[in-house]
Amino acid sequence: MYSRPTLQLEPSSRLRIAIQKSGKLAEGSVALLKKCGFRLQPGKNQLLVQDSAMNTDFIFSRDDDIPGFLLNGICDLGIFGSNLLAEVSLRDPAFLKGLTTIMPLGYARCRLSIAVPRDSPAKSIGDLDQMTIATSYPHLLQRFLRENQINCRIVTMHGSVELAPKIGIADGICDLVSSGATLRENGLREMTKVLDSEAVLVGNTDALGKDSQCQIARIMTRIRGILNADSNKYIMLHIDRRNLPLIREILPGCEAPTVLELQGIPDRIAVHVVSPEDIFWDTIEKLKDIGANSILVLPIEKMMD
Ligand code: PRT
Ligand code: ZN
Repeated sequence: MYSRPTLQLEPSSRLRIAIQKSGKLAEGSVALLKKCGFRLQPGKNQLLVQDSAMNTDFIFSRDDDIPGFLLNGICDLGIFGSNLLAEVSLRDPAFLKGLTTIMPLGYARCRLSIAVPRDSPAKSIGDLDQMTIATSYPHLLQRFLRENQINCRIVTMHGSVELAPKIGIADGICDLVSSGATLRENGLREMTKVLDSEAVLVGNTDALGKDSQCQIARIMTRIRGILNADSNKYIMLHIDRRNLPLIREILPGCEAPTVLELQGIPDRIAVHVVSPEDIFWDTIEKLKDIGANSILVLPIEKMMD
């Protein structure tokens, strides 16, 4: 007789985190959690990974299932796109009430946009009135159209949305875009942005008040340390002592540089700074123009205040 398999989750105080198994969010989520010190290397068909040392279970699933897992208490934390959170929150107030965005994570960035065939007569959003738009995000699209006082027929599709105009079932689409290559390949032109999106860490509002709170706070501190590190660079260089103030003009975000003596060269110093600015080649050229040399730009692995 068939018996339903059960997910072997320990009914304990272990924290449960759900992430996407495969897709645009998967790699970034695993990389971030590994940097936080978790050991997770899922096998091909493995849906559950337990990190006993960190007292945490990871559930690997489709991203669309994660909001429901959170709401039903199957997991305490989940990572998915803010686009999905916005859509489910509009669809069902229970999600709006039950889920809390803990922090944006800065990867899987994309936008939800309306696009039309390249040769469509529609030039601006006003021209969409009375047209049919295909989307996997009917509630976000509906809100956008309402805010812009446009009446459209919405066709909901759960995949291959970009093909809808080609097969004649819609005049345009409302879909996720990152590079825009998929739109171009399908002869579509991006018309207007509905929403920006990125991966977010989401919690179950109730769970956040329970035992798991300390563990969640610890993970948040680690994630913050990693995100800070990712957006900063460590720069080391040598420069004439009198030109030290000029560094601030090139790297305005850097605070209190560390200044070190260079043995036997009294007029020259070594300067170490953490810079939140992007360091492009032209930044380095500007540093060279004020007489800097031995310039090293290093990535930072972890950064705590
Ligand atoms: O199986 P599962 O349900 O978990 O995955 P999925 O089918 O929902 O799709 P997946 O992995 O593509 O998307 C998951 C989430 O990744 C989305 O909800 C967004 O938050 C985020 N994300 C970031 C993206 C993209 N970038 C993206 N480019 N989701 C989808 N796309 C699509 C886009 O619509 C296009 O079809 O990827 C294709 C390539 O995009 P271009 O613009 O670079 O050509
Ligand atoms: Zn999905």
